[in-house]
Amino acid sequence: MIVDCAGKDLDLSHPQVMGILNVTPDSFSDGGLFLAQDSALAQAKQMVADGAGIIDVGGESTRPGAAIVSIEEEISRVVPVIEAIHSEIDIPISIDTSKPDVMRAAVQAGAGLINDVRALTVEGAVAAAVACDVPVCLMHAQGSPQTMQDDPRYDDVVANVIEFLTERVAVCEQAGIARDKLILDPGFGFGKRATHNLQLMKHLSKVIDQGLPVLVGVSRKSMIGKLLNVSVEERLAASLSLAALSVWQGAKIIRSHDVRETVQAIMMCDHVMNVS
Ligand code: 8Y7
Repeated sequence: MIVDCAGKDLDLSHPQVMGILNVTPDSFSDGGLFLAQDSALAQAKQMVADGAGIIDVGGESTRPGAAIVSIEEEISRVVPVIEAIHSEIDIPISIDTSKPDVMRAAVQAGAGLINDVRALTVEGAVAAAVACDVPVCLMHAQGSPQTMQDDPRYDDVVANVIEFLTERVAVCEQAGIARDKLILDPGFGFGKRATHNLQLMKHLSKVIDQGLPVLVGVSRKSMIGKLLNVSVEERLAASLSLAALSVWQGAKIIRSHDVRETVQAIMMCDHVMNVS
């Protein structure tokens, strides 16, 4: 199955890695390293060489407690980077944003997929996505990034996440976004305790059973730090383990800071899954 991302192909007949490219001064793990446009472009080229299938450009940090970024600031961070990558790189670019104006500016600049951790719940976001006419990743979150980790509660986290995503798919379809343009994401770490994240991982196949491609973002996340007591720099092995468990259950896109290693991990899964 090939997803058309504004003219660039995302081939989901095999699992793909979405490389994380943060263009924020405070982004966790990358600590402002890729602020400069040249540096972001070089990083994107390295991700392509390492086997990334798509590059996720974000200008707003969504980590717990992060500062809110203005529309103008977010656009000025991401648009020059998207333009530069778009003109030099063949793989699709996704825009990590929840803001309608940023979606429009990013897609105008060459982004081919909207990755929204708020699942188009911001006012005007559904209309912007319809106008952009690109695929959308709908992610589950409970609460806002500022407060989501305060006291997350669920009756049944797997059922609640699926209910939410099903409702957002219905909203998108009613607005005129074709079902085959939608990608689902349970939103690991977004308003979830370690146990909730583990339950979602154990039962990820139930999300996959909804019939849409599933994206998983677990790379270096704090759930690993909490369970294993390891710093951000020491979370690669656990991230790869979770990536493998996701792909084994049918996830099609793994969002990662460590493209080369993640590509190797999921290619091994794919080999096992495809052998007769
Ligand atoms: C996710 C994400 C982040 C995720 C999708 C981080 C932008 C936090 N996490 N997008 N974004 N899924 N679709 O730790 O899990 O990378 S930001």
